[in-house]
Amino acid sequence: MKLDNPLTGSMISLDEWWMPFTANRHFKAAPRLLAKADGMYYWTPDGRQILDGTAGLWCVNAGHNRKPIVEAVQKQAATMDYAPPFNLGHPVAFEAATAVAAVAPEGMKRVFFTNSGSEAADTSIKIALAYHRAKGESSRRIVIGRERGYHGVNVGGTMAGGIPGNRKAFPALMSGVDHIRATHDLARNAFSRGQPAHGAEFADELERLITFHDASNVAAVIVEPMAGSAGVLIPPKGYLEKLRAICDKHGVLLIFDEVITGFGRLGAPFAAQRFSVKPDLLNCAKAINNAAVPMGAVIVNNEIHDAIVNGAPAGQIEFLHGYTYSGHPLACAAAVAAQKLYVDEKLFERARAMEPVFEAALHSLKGARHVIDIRNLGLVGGIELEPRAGGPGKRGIEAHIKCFEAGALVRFTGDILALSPPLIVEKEQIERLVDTIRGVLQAIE
Ligand code: PXG
Repeated sequence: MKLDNPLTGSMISLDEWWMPFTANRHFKAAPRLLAKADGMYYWTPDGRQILDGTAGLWCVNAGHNRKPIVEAVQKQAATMDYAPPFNLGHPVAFEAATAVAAVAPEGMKRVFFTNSGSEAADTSIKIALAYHRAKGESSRRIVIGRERGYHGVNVGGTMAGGIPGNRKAFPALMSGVDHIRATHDLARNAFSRGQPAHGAEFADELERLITFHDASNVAAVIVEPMAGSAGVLIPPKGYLEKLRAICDKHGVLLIFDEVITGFGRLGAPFAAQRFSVKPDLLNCAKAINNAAVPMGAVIVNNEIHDAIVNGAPAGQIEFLHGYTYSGHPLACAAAVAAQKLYVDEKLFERARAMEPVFEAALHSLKGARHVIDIRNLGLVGGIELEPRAGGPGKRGIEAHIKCFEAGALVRFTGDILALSPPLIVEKEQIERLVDTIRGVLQAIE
């Protein structure tokens, strides 16, 4: 299949790129392309403007094409394109780690760079296992995830993840995982604003599983403090605190996957600060550098870092793990610039200040056609639609496509629509997003 590219005047072929997490045949039969981005907007190749209601894929928190980031990447590319990170260093990687550590929770000031959230997930699991080993507890190998959790697509993340469709083809990849239940509870919590009131007791499952496997075998628990991909599942009040207490009681590490919640999405640098619950390891990616260049990181509690690093014989590599592109100069230059921009423009505070405006607009959809729940926190919103009889997910994708045709980018997971606009979003743009969704829901079956 060939398509005219109006930007260059040449033809592009759609056949060769096997697209990720995409219904390839369906997409290529009616492609939706993006060709340009600036601030709150994308443009299609034929020049149609699309309001970005999802910050790309939950990642462009400062908006698109931000000059300080663009210039930092251009300058770095022209100065030093690449440098090996193994037993060699370069200044910008240290600067990027310092900038990320500056907004990390107290006592979590060690940063291991990866190139994606998936790599952060697997890295965090390996750090947890290495830590227990360093402490003489190498029987602690079981990892506990949560149903509906998403930790990317590498081996550890796939198995610790809790979305059945993502796991079903890979049953033998990793043994030694178990899952607590998801906290989603429409019967008690539908149309909650902010954290739902009911469901802290879902955390008790963790106590049960740790007892069942025996704490001496359990290494870590990995959860998204707010689950994004599975459809915006906000933690009930008291739930994360309970997970923390149970982990402490049993010497189990708590890993927060903050790939979506990191860098201001919830109106604080991390969900850990928004909820005042500190994990032992914190995974991030996406907005770490405003998604300008692929990058992720695991932010590590100093004591865990020290146990592994100081526990190894002098002169030896302490942690046999890393990527060719860990601390890539372009990614790091973008991270330094993005972190500065977040501070200069007070974007995390701005997200917090806009939260009530966003919440009110979103909840004005209560009573709109097909809507069975609305939930929100920070600048994240989820709108759950009633599944179509005999066709779960169909209404969701149709709403996504119709919104795109109407000029708004809205994410969908099954029949749940998700909004996560850049933190620079204005009130009128929030209203436009919500009005577009309202109109589309009215129009579709
Ligand atoms: N953890 C979490 C919590 C994520 O949201 C990853 C890990 C993996 O990151 P990488 O960079 O390897 O993709 C993610 C990624 C969606 C959607 O539909 C969300 C993600 C990826 C794809 C789709 O919301 N988040």
